[in-house]
Amino acid sequence: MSAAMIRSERCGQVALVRLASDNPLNPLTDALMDQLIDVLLRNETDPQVHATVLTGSDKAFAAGADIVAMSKLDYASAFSDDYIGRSWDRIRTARKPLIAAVGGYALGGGCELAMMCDIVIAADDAVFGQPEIKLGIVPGAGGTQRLPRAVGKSTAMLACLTGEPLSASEALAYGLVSKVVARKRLIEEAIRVGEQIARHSLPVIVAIKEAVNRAFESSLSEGLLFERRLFHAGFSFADQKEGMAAFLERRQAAFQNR
Ligand code: DAK
Repeated sequence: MSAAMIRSERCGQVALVRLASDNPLNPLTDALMDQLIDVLLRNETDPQVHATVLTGSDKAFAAGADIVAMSKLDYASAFSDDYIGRSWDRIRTARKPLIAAVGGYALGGGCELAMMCDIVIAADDAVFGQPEIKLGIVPGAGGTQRLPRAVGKSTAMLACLTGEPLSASEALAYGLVSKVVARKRLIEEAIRVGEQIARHSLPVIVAIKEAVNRAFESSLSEGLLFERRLFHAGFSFADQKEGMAAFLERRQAAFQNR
């Protein structure tokens, strides 16, 4: 059994999950990723958790997949074992919101892990990049797919083809992150955003996440139809009645998450 590389705590209805490998650069080893998936899946089934903040160490969110392990790989074993794909793919099946709180390096798989999250909040010292080209490989966990969707083709090409990093302010200007805050306020701000989300009705939170993600998977008319169906279905929730009654009665809504 491998040592604990994930630290998890609860802040009300927000789970704070820290990547905490022995190496503060948090190389994303198989063992670390397996532990991360276990914690995220546990949060998925915990009705008290409405959102998760994922963060790293003082030095790095994560400096990428484990280069030591990758240096020994050959095609046959990478393919047969579905090298690290099996755990990484499960992150995008999370239905509850994931907020990446990125301080320091988010490189390679670290940048890709942040992009798998729904909201990315960066500290002013954050450094994002896809340096895989310098190792003689192609980004393998969405760098060539999610980065252009976030920042556009030209900036994504520049980042992936040169391997050169983006600063926090560049990431903000290009739309890779939602906001940049002072390093010492990073966790506080990410949890504040998590709490702002978490106080709402859980099925509505999940439906909105599904609908926004659908925008990246479908044509506009398919996406609009999907949204319309979810909108109509929303009238079956007790929380719709409560939300609207609370508005009309000028009081705080008390959502039941159903
Ligand atoms: N893996 C393993 N060890 C790493 C590492 C990594 N990604 N990054 C750093 N280290 C180790 C260093 O080897 C060094 O080890 P010791 O010499 O102390 O034993 C220690 O951490 C400290 O590193 P440095 O001495 O280099 O520290 P500095 O502060 O000088 O520099 C740095 C920090 C982050 C700029 C530098 O360490 C660096 O450039 N690291 C490599 C960044 C990188 O190239 N990342 C991309 C890796 S490729 C997939 C999923 C994911 C992926 C692929 C497929 N599927 C789902 C299929 C992802 C691929 C990648 O991420």
